[in-house]
Amino acid sequence: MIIPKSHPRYESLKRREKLVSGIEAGITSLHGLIAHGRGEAFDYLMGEKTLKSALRATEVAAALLLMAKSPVLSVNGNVAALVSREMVHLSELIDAPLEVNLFHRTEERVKRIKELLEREGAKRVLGDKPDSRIPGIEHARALATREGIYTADVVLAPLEDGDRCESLIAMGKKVITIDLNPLSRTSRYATVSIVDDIERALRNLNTIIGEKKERGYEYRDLDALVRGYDNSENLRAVIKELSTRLSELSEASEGGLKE
Ligand code: PTJ
Repeated sequence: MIIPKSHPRYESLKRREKLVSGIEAGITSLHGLIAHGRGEAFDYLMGEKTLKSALRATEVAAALLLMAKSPVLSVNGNVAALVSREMVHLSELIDAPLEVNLFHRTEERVKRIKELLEREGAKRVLGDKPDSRIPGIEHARALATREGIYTADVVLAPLEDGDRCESLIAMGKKVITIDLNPLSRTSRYATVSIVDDIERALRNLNTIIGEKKERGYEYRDLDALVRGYDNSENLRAVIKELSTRLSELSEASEGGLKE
């Protein structure tokens, strides 16, 4: 379907098209549509813009990724459909492998996602030959690669579904999530939760890291940024920004609401 750029919901409709194409290409699971719908609802309430608190979390995530010794970027079916190119770009910027990790795992889907990432230029895509398990998880998300997620010190795990984040933290890793739901288990357990749409978050993350690499950075400045950050506090700031926006809308005149 061709969506005209003039459509008021162009960006959102494009994202839906990407996911539907992902399903048709055997990359995204049907459940991915439900997950996306939940995310969209939160995004609508946020005005489909990056909140200040989300940008702060993104800056801290950039610092963590730049300081990491062995970072790994986890990719599932939704992430592959929406931001495969940006994930590959990030993996180049920080010299990190990508690892396919699926909840509704089929070997066929793993293979297709790996091929997609390689078509986008990825040099190292893991996940098709898992050789270890993350302790405490009984479903397919436990499958990991020693060279990748199993031994990583920092894992970027966008659009997660809860318990893996907790188990990765229990293994001593730092976990960065991207999830529009500030109340999800993943958001609450992660080291850094970016409460933003994945496309916007990845764009911001890549820009910040790209700029830092270009201008040069001091390790101690990155460390200070990470040490000065409290994820629970930042999640409260997200909820506050959201509730301020909703209160303002509830008090707006009809014209204000239309804008
Ligand atoms: O490909 P698979 O088999 O690994 O499955 C992937 C999904 C996403 C289906 C699976 O991990 C799942 O069921 O996830 P959940 O439990 O629905 O959680 C996904 C979270 O991502 C939800 O909290 C959503 O709010 C959030 N989310 C959805 N779309 C976006 C998003 N966050 C940021 N940007 C989005 N576009």
